[in-house]
Amino acid sequence: MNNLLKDKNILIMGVANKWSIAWAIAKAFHEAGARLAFTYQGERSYEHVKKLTQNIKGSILIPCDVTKDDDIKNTFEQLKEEFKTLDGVIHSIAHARKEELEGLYINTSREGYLMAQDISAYSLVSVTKHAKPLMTEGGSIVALTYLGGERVVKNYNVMGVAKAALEASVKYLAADLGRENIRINAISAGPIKTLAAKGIRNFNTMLKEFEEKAPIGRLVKTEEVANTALFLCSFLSSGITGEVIHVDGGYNILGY
Ligand code: 0WD
Repeated sequence: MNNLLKDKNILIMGVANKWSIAWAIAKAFHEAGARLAFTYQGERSYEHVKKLTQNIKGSILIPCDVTKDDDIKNTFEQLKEEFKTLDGVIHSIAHARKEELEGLYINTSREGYLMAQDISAYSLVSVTKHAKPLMTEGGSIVALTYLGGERVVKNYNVMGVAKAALEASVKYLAADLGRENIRINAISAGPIKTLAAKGIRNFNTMLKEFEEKAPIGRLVKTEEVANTALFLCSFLSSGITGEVIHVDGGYNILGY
């Protein structure tokens, strides 16, 4: 495992703080020998990311609000300068208005719908477009999704619809880039207590129900999501693209 990503240049997008799924992935990739760059969204995240990455030698921090085309363009221009080539991208970004992550989906506003789609789905398309020219040796792009993109999950609402768009985008992008040995996959993680998750109404009820019903009889850990991301960014998964891999202890197979 220690050298699985040796000398690989990887961009990690979506570390908000130490509980972020993206941070668990970064730690696993660092241990596997990867060279890491991190984007952060705004001052609040910057302080957290700077503190978290201070012991990751050679790591690069780049400001990137994915709603801004210039930020995305600038991010990959900086990576071209610093890394020359890129081998992987982790897209661990999502956002929706708190007030639309509760109640009825039918009450979703146009602004709220477009914002959730822009940050949580379209951003993968734009990031992939800018990453492609740097992936001269091929590459692997991994996005994070949730079961609410496949079936109705109470209160997930507009984020569920954004995740459905994200998962479809993974497939279309995989079809576009497969012949250039650029693979795009998604990890559908079980519920994990993070900053973003706290925005979902009754998230603790979702956690409790998951723990009771999931075939493995417990919550999934961010480390388990990180191990799957490691697999997807390594040669071990060279034959896999356009997939949504569930790391949810089997919860998605249940029909009751
Ligand atoms: O239960 C969970 N936590 C699950 C999360 C289960 C299954 C999937 N996921 C997905 C999320 O939908 C997301 O795509 O995993 C990904 C990471 O989410 P996370 O680790 O749960 O949450 P968090 O640590 O909050 O990271 C999401 C981050 C941000 O957080 P905040 O809460 O500050 O908005 O996405 C980033 C941001 O740092 N983000 C942005 N980054 C750039 N530009 C933007 C933006 N406009 N908006 C949010």
